[in-house]
Amino acid sequence: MKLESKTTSPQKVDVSNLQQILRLSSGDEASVNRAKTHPVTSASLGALSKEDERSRESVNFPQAPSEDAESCAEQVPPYLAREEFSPTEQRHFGAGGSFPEVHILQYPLDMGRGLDGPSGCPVSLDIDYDALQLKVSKFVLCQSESTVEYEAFLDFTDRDQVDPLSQIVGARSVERASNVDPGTVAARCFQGSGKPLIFTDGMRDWDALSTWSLEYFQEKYGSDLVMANDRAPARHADEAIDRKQRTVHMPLADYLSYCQRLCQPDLPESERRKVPFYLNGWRAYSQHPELMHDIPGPYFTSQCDHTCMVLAQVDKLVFKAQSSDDGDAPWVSGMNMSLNKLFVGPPGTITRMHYDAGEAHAWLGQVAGRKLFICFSPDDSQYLYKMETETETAQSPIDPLRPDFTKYPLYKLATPYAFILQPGEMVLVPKGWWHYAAALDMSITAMRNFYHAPSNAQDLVKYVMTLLKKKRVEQVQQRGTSEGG
Ligand SMILES: O=C(O)CCC(=O)C(=O)O
Ligand SMILES: [Fe+2]
Repeated sequence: MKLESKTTSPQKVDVSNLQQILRLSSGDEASVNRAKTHPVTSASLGALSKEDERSRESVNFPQAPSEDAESCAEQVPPYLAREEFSPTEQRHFGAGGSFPEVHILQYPLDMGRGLDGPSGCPVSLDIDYDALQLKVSKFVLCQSESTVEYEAFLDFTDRDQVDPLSQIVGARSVERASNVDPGTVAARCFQGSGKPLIFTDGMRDWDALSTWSLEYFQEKYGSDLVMANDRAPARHADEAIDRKQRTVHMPLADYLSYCQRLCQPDLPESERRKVPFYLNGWRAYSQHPELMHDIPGPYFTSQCDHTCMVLAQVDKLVFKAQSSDDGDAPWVSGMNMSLNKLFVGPPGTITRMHYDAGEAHAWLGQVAGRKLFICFSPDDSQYLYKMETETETAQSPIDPLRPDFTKYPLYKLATPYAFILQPGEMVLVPKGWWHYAAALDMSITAMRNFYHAPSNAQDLVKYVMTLLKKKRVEQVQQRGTSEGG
């Protein structure tokens, strides 16, 4: 199915430096022309379907000669210094988890692996992906050990009314606006000390608001195989400090029944205290592109989301695609679509403090339920103790609901921006802004990372070129292997 580009009209956007960016990142002309005969596919750029995942070792993700784990870990350059680096092995991807903005990080090769270890919970089934007429009925969501962040959440919300502005020391509010002139959004949010902004009318054209619900998803997509986890995003450090994330896979219908069970008003307190699993591994849009029609690009990004246009330029300049009136090239649509994510989770599902990779801007819309957000300016990074263990992602160890001032004394100097995003509201989070999110109700959130020509489009180009380079390496390796016998 062809999807319409949701970007603003191209003539309004200055991409004069794109050719320059492409020249800088794409290498010699001969290799660019070679690439033309092997264009990057949507699978290599976007969220991967199961089929894509199975085929990607041969198509998109070459296997590097194996090395021992330590020397390999040493080779991964730090976040934001990886233009030249192509991940090729599982260990380069970390433990998996929810970093939806990092397409290639989000689905590491063995994501969905079973739980092992002392508890031995029978949560992970050996799913035969070819026989996905799911007869699975024995799925049991593991009642896992608690986590420090969930305990902090329970303490924080153990009141009649959650009020982040009074509960979080020094918290400031985030402005709410409606009927905003789209021409002013970039200046307000992306320039200088731009800030997050809440749009109370951001979803005014969204069918999702009236149609999406647990029941709707269950009825339409219940047989999808999805992944959920009880700590997001995954952290290497978890294993040493506490315990690592647990990931389960199951039919969507089972996950949604689990959510419905948790929503029952007479849920025993003992059940409420169990760490909930977060559905942040459902490839909803790539499996069901029609869902994109329910979430048309919000009006306020109509002049600052240039993602499709930049991708189309890359297509033209790098792949020498012929312009066509027939909509975007499949990989342009695929890549564009992969930047949209859909999250479902019961109260207490948390995304710990991080900022989005690839210098991407983001909007997050609450389709159902309320969500607590706590954000920090990029200028406060110096007070947030960016975790060196998390080389693929940008994460902070600080839990804004229960900060440890002894361990992290500089945190006192940071300024939290706290708010509860109500159903029907959207927040725009500019690139580099740290954020923590926790569902207060049963929640459905739609999110998109996007690129804006003057502020971050070159990061998208770099990302595409990195994938392309990787593909070339793979081709050379494959050629070497076949020639070598
Ligand atoms: O859980 C959430 O809603 C936040 C998700 C998020 O920030 C992300 O995926 O980058
Ligand atoms: Fe994020």
